[in-house]
Amino acid sequence: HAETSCDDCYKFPELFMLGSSTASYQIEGGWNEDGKGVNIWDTLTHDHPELIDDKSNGDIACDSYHKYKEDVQLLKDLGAQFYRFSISWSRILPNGRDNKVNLAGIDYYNRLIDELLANGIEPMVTMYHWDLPQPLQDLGGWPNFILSEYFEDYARVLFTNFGDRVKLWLTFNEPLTFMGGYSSDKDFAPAIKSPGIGDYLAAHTVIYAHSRVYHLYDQLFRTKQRGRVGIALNINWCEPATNSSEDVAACQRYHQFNLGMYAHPIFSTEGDYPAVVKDRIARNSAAQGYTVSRLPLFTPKQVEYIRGTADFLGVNFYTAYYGKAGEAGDSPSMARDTGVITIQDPAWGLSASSWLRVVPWGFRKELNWIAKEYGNPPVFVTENGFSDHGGLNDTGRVHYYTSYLTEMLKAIHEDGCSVIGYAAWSLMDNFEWNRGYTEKFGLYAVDFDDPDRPRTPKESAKLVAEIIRTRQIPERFRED
Ligand code: PNW
Repeated sequence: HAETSCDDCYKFPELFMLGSSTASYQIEGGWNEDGKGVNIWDTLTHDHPELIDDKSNGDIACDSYHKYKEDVQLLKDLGAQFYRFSISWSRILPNGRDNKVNLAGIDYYNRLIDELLANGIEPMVTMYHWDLPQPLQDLGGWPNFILSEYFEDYARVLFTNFGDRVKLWLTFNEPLTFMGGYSSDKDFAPAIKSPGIGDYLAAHTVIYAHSRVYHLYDQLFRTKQRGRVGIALNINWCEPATNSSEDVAACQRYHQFNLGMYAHPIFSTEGDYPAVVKDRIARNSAAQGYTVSRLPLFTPKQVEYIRGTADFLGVNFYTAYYGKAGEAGDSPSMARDTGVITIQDPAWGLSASSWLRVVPWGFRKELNWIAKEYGNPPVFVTENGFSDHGGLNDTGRVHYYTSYLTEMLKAIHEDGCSVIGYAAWSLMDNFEWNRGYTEKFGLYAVDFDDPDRPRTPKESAKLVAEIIRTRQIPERFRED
C-alpha cells in the first residue's frame, strides 16, 4: 500500500457499529435502592476500603440509576449507534436466585432500554460485569459449578424481560480478570486467595455457564427474538522479546492461557481447553503432588456442548507486553503454569494505569492473531480506552483513540479481519475498581464532588463525535 494513497483505509465499513461502553457497578450507584440486593463489590468496598486506593466505593458512583436519561443524551451527542452497559444481577434478583424478581430493577432497565431506542441507540447488554450477588458468593461463588445453573436462570429472566428489544448480548465481561478474585486476597472481589486452584475452578464454571445461556437462547428465544449472543474476553498483545523459538513459544503460551482458556473451548474447531494449557497445568500439578490436575477437565460431551456457542467474539483490548520464557508467580499459580515473563518497553507511552501503555500496533497484531487462530470469527471490540488523571483537554486520550482506530482499520482493510463494531471505554469517568476514582477513562468528565454528578464533554468526546459523524479518521490525525 506504499504507492496507493489509501483514502478508504481511514474509513469505517458501512455496517460497522460505533459506540461506547460502561458497567453497572462502575456507574449506577443506588446500591441499596428499591430492593437491590448486596453484591460482592458492595461487600468488598464496604468491608475493606483499604483495598481501594481512595477508599471509595460505588454506592453513588455516577448516579446513573437516577441520571440514565442524561447518559442517553451524552450518547446521542456522541452520535453513538449503540450503548454497551451491564445489568446488575442483584438489582434484578436480590438473592441471586430466580424465585424472587425485583420489579423495580426490571423497571429501571426497561426505562433505560426504551430511552435508548427512542433516541435511535441500540442496546448491547452485558449480563455479568463482575458484580456477583453476595448470597451466591456465600455458596463459594464461581468455583461452585452450580452457579452455571443459577446464571442460566438469571439469563432466562433477562431474555424474557428485555429480549424483545435487546438484540446484542454478552454473557460475561473478562472472565480472565474476575477469575483473579479467587487468586489473590489483595484486589478483586471476592478477594479469595486460591491461586492456581480457585481461579481455574471459576473459569471452568464460567465457560460452562456461558454455553448454557447460548443453548437456552437457541431453545427458547432465538427464533422469536433474533438476537446475537457473545462473550467479552480481554487480551493483551504479547510480542516475543527476541526471535528465539523459546520466546516465540512463550508468547503463544501467553495467548493460550489468557485468551485461549476461554476462547478455545467456544471458538476453535476442536473445542476444549488449549492442549498447552491442559498439558502444562497437569504436569505442574503432578510435580506438586496432586493426583489430578488443578484444572478441571470437561467431559467429551461437555466439549461438544460448549463448542460453537457464540455468534460473535467480544474483545476488550488495551495494551501490549514483551514476553519471554521464564518462571513467574508463586507455585501454584496461573502465572507459574503459563511460564512467561512480561515486560513493557519504557519507550511506550504512559497512561494513569500502571498496566496500560500506548501500543497501537499491538491492536492490529492481536486482531490478526484472533482471526488466524479461530477462523476469522466476527469480532466486536467491546472495550478499548485510555486512562489519565483528569482534565478536559485530554490529548493523550485523543492520540490513543486515533492511533488505535487507525491500526484496527488496517486490520480490517489490509488484513481482512472481520471486525464488526467498536465500543470506546468508557462513556464517562467512573469507579475504576481498586483504583477508585483516581484513574479516569471517560469521554465525559464527571464531577464526583458535586452531588448532582454533572458530566462535561472532554476533547476526546468531541473527537469521537466527529469520527462517528464522518465515519472516518479525521485527516489531521492520519499518518501519510
Ligand atoms: C477492563 N489488564 O478491565 C474492565 O472491563 C473495565 O471494567 C475497566 O474499567 C477497564 O478495563 C479499565 O481497567 C481491565 O490488566 C483490567 O490488562 C485489567 C486489564 C485490562 C482490562
